[in-house]
Amino acid sequence: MMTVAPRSTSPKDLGRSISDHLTYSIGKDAAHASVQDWRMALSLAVRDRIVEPWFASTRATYGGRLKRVHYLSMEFLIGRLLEDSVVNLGLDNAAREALRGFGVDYDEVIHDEPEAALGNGGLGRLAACYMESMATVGCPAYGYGLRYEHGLFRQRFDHGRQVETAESWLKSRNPWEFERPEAAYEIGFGGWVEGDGPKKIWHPAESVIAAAYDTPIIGWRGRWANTLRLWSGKPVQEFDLARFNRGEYVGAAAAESLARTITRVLYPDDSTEAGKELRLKQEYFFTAASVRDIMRRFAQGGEPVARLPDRVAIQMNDTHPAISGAELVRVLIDDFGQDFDDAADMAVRVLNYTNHTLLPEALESWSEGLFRKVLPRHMDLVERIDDHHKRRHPSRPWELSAIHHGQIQMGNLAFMQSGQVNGVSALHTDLMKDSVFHDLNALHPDRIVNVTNGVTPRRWLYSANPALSGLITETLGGTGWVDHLDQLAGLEPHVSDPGWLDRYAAAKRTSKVALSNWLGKTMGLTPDPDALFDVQIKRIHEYKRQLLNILETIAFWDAIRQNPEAAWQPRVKIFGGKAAPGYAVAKEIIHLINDVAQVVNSDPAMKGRLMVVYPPNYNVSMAVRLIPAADLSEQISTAGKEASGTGNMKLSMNGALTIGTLDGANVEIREHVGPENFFLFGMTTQQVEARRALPDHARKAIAGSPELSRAISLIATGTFGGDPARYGRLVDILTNWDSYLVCSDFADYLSTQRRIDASFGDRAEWNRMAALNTARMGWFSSDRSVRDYMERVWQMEGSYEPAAKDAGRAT
Ligand code: B1H
Repeated sequence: MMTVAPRSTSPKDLGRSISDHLTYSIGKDAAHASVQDWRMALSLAVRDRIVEPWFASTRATYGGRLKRVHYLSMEFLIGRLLEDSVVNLGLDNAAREALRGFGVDYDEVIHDEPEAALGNGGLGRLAACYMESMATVGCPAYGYGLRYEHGLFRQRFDHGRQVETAESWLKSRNPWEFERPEAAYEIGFGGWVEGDGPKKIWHPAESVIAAAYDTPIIGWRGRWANTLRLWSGKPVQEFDLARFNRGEYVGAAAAESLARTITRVLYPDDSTEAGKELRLKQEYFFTAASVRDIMRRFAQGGEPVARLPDRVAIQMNDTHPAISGAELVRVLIDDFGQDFDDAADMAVRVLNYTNHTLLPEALESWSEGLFRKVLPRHMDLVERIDDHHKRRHPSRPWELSAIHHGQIQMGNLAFMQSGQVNGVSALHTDLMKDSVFHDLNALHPDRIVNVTNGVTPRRWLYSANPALSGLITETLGGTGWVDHLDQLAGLEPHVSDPGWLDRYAAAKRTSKVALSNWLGKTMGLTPDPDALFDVQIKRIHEYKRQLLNILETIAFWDAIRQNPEAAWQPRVKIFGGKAAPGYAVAKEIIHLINDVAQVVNSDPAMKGRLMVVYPPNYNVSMAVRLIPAADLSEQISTAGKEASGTGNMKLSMNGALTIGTLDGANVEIREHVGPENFFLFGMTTQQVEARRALPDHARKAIAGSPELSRAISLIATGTFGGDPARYGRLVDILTNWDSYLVCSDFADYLSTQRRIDASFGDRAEWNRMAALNTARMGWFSSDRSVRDYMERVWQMEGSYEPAAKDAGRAT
């Protein structure tokens, strides 16, 4: 439904378009429309304006025979799309004004949109940032993933304990997607394989239709748009009426049941492997549908298969889509008539793999038995691929096999089949070479490259932080910085101007006041905006060390109680994050934080000094509220464990100073902002290794720190929650195991926090450091990361910017 010139951006035309959609697409009149109706109408009006640049981008790609990247990911943590689209089309003012004309509040409409939480954390959010950046820099791309009916669970706290409930983001109609009935593939599972020759026939025992839903992703200024194609499970035959009529009611719905199950839920694991048959089926389902879709599109071009690497790059986001290697080889053999060796060699020229973690528990492996049961043809192919790699590299040690003791090591398999393998920060890439991929790297010394992660400044600075971005735009004389984030360096000369610095501080204060008001409304806690806002927002995991933070909180509370009259720097400790439902220790950490919050917030001696806030259900929209308001960013993982981190980038960009270890991208952030504008503490990766080998390292650290010893005994004696046994396991882990070296890093962390208090006391100096963080973070734009991928991984350098400029402009 499109009634007015779709490219017009005037409030009047947008208003007409909204009103037409309200009437003709939603079937409501303005007098009776709900906020949701208005949101739908606005979304459809905005979508109309995306379609044209979307088509133009596709035409430019086909016309120029441009190479396309296909980003395969189990997760796309998009969050809300309406605001992104409005902002990228330059419609922010028009939308606000048009809705005001109808007596409707724009912000209320934006917040009505359910979150597309199709991801767990950093890995999924990175995929979403990259989709937006690829559209912004004009990189022709498809995102491929799963259209989960239920995204990441909703979190609430029941007496401080995490309780999970289902998230139903599709309850109301999704205005962004287009169903594509013509793009559907039948994906089989199980069964048996016929034939000994090269051409085998697989007879699956069951199958599910992968049905495509397309969401256009529009880049900054509407210059380019790409497609996010998500697959949904549909039954091959709706319902077996004959079986039903025979009284086999459950059997009659069996096909339907697998189909509905396969895309029902996102696995709620972050940095742990989910070893479940359904997970394997999900992985194969979306991977196989995507590879077939890619190859069908290539075949339509009528070019010889030798041109495939000139047209197609496939990026595997971690190993979850690693079966795409075997599937690609299968398609090249079955449908393109290649022999096995050529197919296996060809796959390496098309596929690439990003590693996101070195944690042993997160490295995917599948038992040969299960793999053969679910994917018999692919098990044969995996063996042959492994053998092919062996034949190509006769000198390789046997440990390099992708199959070990009956387990398929998906990292090794992905490595063997990839032209380029990358880590996500400089440190992580070095550690990859030294550890998990040491031998494979020796065999293929040019294969591993680094692409440090980035974040999209459109969402994480421009729209999340209107106060600060207004100042930046005014200072730099325009919005050029939004897609050329290096221009933030132009702020640096202003940092020595006290008047400008006051305005920078005022912008931060505006965000803090807004957060404080929101916390007051939603949690009944209204922190003082002049206190130091100390923020740790990320999944709850032992290696991320929320325990270190809460132990320091306890020590601070204790110190204030001992000496209430001292001039304590007021602080608000803000936590946000979910624990995987099966991760018991992480859930105990959540419980402890909430119990500490309860005690601290009801202690009259803490008034104006210390508050602990843990708003439930941390998600992308909450991040947008918290990040601009942070003074201090907690990036305190055990060195060597956090592959990169991306929240660290968002916070620093928004003028939070980091307290952090030399881990992941912290290392590069510190180099960019300057070590004097970053609070470093803790052991290095090498020191961590050495310390872990020291017997009783935790007890020794506890004995050496009276504050830590007090904090642990306060927990152990039931100060928080009343029952001394409640945190028995956490106390045991801390004192007897402490694999993540919380105790050994505690003293340095505590003294760094007290240094921060003193530093925050000199507000002018603090503001200067904060502003320098903003000015020097331009490099961490995901536009830069995407260009790095284009150059180092996808071999797509040059030639794309002009095409982007020729495409339809929406503004
Ligand atoms: C990251 C994961 C992850 N690394 C397994 N690994 C999953 C592993 O469902 N699973 O089985 C899901 C996610 N996620 C994160 O990736 C890293 O921990 C961060 O440091 C990094 O910033 C992010 C993006 O590269």
